[in-house]
Amino acid sequence: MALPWGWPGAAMLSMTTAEDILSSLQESPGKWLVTLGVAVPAFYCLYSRLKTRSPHKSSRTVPPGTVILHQFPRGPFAPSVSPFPVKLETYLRLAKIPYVTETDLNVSSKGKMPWMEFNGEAVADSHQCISHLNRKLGIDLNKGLDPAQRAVARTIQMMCEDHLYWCVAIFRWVLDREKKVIRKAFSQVNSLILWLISRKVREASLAQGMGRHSKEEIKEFLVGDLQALADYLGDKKFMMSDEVTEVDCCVFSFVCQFVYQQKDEDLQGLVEERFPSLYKYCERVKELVWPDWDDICAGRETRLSGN
Ligand SMILES: N[C@@H](CCC(=O)N[C@@H](CS)C(=O)NCC(=O)O)C(=O)O
Repeated sequence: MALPWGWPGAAMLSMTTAEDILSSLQESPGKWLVTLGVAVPAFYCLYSRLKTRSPHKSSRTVPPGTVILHQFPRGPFAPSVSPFPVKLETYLRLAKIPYVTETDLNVSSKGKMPWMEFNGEAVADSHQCISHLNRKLGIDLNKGLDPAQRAVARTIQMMCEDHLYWCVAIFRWVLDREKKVIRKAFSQVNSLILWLISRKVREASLAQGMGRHSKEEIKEFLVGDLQALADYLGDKKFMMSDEVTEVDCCVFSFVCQFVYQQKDEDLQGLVEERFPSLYKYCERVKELVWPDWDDICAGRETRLSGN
């Protein structure tokens, strides 16, 4: 079969058998070298572009000094199914920084949510966003803390984000075969995509190490972290003192997932029953920072948040 010469993809599509490829290679090896010379770099460029994607900036115009917060679609029982957007949004509210939200699946340049645009600049990662805003706006929610307290606050944050996070992620994405919590949160996302994400979470959790433990062991880690949070909280109103500080944004964002969002047979009711002080803490922060919680969860978010 003679091969038409043209765009390499068209040439490939017109072939039906391995014999065709062989005979065409013998007839015109030069053309094949050129074809591969074009196709391989083109594929590599496309692959590199996908790996280091830049997120779509918002088409919205906002006044200078207003954050555009990019995060997953809301709810259903908390403003986000992921703790990290709740942490960043709680910070924006406590720091009284005006912001608007864009809710979609448009992830950051680092492939994660949340991220933000601030005065035209895109910043990825909740921690980087908070540091950026603290620097630019001279904000310090930790100003009442001494160096030792700051060290404790940082350690608590790392425990939540780098340990407790994996326990929750594995319960939701790997151990719960029906993906009850996830399906309710991403009801518009198709099952194949959810399955692909769950595979990604599983692989990441194996690489991180938490995914190698049994369900009972992971639950033991998770309960241990909640116990540590409850013990350190003690009788205080907030994690570090009776004043709210930056670490409360993080702790609240995790605890609220258990209290309001984690409606499965393994973890539902865990905080209310075993850690009542943590439950009351969660309600306290919610009341202080999120008077519009129910409206947001019910899809009635109409105002520019934070204004
Ligand atoms: N260190 C990041 C963590 C953010 C993160 O892990 N986000 C998860 C959702 S819980 C995500 O976007 N995952 C998407 C993915 O990995 O493809 C932060 O603080 O923002």
